[in-house]
Amino acid sequence: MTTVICPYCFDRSRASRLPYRCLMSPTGLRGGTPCDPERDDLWASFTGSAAPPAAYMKGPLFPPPRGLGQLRGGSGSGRAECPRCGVATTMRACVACHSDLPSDYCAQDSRIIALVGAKSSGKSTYVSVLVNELRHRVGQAYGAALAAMGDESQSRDREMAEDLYERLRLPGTTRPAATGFNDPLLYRLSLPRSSRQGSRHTALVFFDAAGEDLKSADSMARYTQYLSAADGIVLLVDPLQLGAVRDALPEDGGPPLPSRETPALQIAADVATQLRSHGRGGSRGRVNTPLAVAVTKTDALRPLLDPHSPLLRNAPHSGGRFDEADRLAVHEETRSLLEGWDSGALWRQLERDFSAVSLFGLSALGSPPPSDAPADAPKSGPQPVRVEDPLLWLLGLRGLIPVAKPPRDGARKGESAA
Ligand SMILES: Nc1nc2c(ncn2[C@@H]2O[C@H](COP(=O)(O)OP(=O)(O)OP(=O)(O)O)[C@@H](O)[C@H]2O)c(=O)[nH]1
Ligand SMILES: [Mg+2]
Ligand SMILES: [Zn+2]
Ligand SMILES: [Zn+2]
Repeated sequence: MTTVICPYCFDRSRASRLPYRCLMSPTGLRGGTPCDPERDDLWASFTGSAAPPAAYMKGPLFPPPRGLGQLRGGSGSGRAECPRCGVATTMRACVACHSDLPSDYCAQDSRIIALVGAKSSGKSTYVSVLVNELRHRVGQAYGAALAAMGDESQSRDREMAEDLYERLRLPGTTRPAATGFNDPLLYRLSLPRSSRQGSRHTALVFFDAAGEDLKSADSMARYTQYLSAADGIVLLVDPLQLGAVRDALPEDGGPPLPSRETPALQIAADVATQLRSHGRGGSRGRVNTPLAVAVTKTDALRPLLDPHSPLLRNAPHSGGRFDEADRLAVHEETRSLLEGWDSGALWRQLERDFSAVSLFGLSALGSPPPSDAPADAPKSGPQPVRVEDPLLWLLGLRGLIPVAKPPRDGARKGESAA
């Protein structure tokens, strides 16, 4: 039985229960008239003023057919004929908010990955580069394939790739949810099954919040539903926000340091509070949603890193497995760097608030943006380092990718407790 989580309102429903939406296509029958659009009040009130009124007019919804039709549609992969016009459709809709759900989204379990971090910590750049890496280098290592699902995600996926990889333009500031409706990006990740032939599909939902919205606990409340539905959270930490790092970096006329934003410590504390108030608190008040905390822009830290630092090279992914020993090396390295930068304050708080937390370090671009064109990617294009690690760790915890365990199974701090 497939459970679908609506990526817009986060309602959970059995795939077989989702209504179909008629797409008002021509019937092909002589004299047959296609369905007319009608106002979808439920969807209109859900999106509020974010959509133009014309968008409230949608094809009629109808319940999934019973019997054989339902069996076939049970996996969500089905199609059903509109009882009014007789034309088959594969488009489904959420029971609770009537948002359209692409049929392939409904055919597999969904995993929601929430992405948080202060303004300019690198979230949008990270998503764009991560998707590209999952398609190419990482996809190759794990025999994985990634495809955007639905018209909306497909066109945004294309735009992201063209902007960053062809025009070499960095993403602009993500607009706050109050001024518009920030849609999630839907992808289908296909991984080989270990025992049987064929692939196992997972719907990955990335939600790139605007850093602006995470400034205070109040404005973060907008993302509460999304955070509490998440299977894993990636918190990006911009090291260039830390006073000790700013002081230690050589002044060599590189790109200017970013202006000061919300401290990662505060964002992490607010996320923990939100999750606890939504029943995600476990033993000793620690939140049980796995949290990957990644220091971004590690390219800018090169003068401060040992030349042998594991942060400077990608994980091995040997044999298509996520290397746990390598993850621990990165975790320890990042922890000791943080120790020097903020006396370990962030890590102590993370340990107190989250039961499964791991530290990472990554660079989406591989080198800083050119100082004469700060809105551009480096001339050579993004040369990412370790962007995939946080997501792969989260997928590994859910048993979705194979993990190579270190020879001795320790239960030290920082190892997944999930
Ligand atoms: N050196 C370096 N700078 C980076 C990297 N990734 C992002 N940046 C810089 O950080 C800036 C902000 O990146 P974004 O991806 O837009 O950050 P964001 O977290 O999405 O910001 P908001 O949407 O405002 O919340 C970029 O314009 C770059 O200047 C990186 O890998 N290395
Ligand atoms: Mg952004
Ligand atoms: Zn919904
Ligand atoms: Zn119809």
